[in-house]
Amino acid sequence: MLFRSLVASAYTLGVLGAATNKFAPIQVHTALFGSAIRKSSLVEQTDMKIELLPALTDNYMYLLIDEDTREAAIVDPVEPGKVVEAVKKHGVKLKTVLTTHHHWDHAGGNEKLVKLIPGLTVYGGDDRVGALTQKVTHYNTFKVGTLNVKCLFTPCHTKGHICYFVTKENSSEPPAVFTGDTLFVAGCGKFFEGTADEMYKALIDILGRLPPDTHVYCGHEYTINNLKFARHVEPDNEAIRKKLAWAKDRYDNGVPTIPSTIADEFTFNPFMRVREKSVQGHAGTSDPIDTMRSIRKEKDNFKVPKD
Ligand SMILES: N[C@@H](CCC(=O)N[C@@H](CS)C(=O)NCC(=O)O)C(=O)O
Ligand SMILES: [Zn+2]
Repeated sequence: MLFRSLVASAYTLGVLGAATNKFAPIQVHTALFGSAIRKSSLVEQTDMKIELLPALTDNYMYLLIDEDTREAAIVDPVEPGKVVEAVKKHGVKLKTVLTTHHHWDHAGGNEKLVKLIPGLTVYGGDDRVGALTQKVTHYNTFKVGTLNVKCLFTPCHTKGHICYFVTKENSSEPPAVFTGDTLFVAGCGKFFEGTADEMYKALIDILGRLPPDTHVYCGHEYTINNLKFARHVEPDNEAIRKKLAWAKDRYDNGVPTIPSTIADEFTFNPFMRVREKSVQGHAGTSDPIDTMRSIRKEKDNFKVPKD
């Protein structure tokens, strides 16, 4: 979890802006990230737009825009000032806050944002979420403009964690899922308040059954470290090596490694691959839940190599 003192290390520098093709993120914004520059980016589809807003050291906030109504929702608005700026830039009406879980680096901006923009509905699955107005649980649904949002209850990182699955009726474009600290690109959240059995349900039974082309928007930019652990678990997995080279290149240019897709996660994410013999062999068991428990414990103590 990140702490309040990190806020000062992330701030806006300027606007770049570049055109690109459908689904490919365009870079529109920058923020300081250690010695590198973290750019924000925009994923454009005809039915919805998603702006990735880097926050704190390695968090993401996401501005979700319904193109039909120009209504918007914000996921985990830990830096409310940046959210207000993005809302103004797009000229959209922000009505909704989607909170994945109560940790400060995700929900810590809620109270301030509802003061800046009165009348917001704040969704979340936990009474510990700041400024909560609508407590939700598994399969609750609601709208953001004409977009359908389905809540997926995925307890483990925290007891009240919710992922938000977003679809547009009759659309041929990929849906989106906001996974907070349950599923990361090539990794998963620490089991702070839950068990391996719960994470298995979350990753395999719930998120793993979403349409394979679903775009995955997670809570943190952890991709490189996650892939180095994935490579340690499966040294012969070519998908991991390819994705790591790609992610390093993105990182060097300050470009997000998000979104991935559910289908891709099954090729390189060891926590989504606990039914594979190679991952089970590494864990020394043939039980997928024991494998989940074992590799999570190993990652908690993993020393990330430099290369
Ligand atoms: N190892 C994390 C340390 C921070 C941390 O513990 N993050 C939480 C989410 S706020 C987590 O669940 N991390 C998953 C992991 O380290 O695999 C990092 O790469 O910076
Ligand atoms: Zn977090």
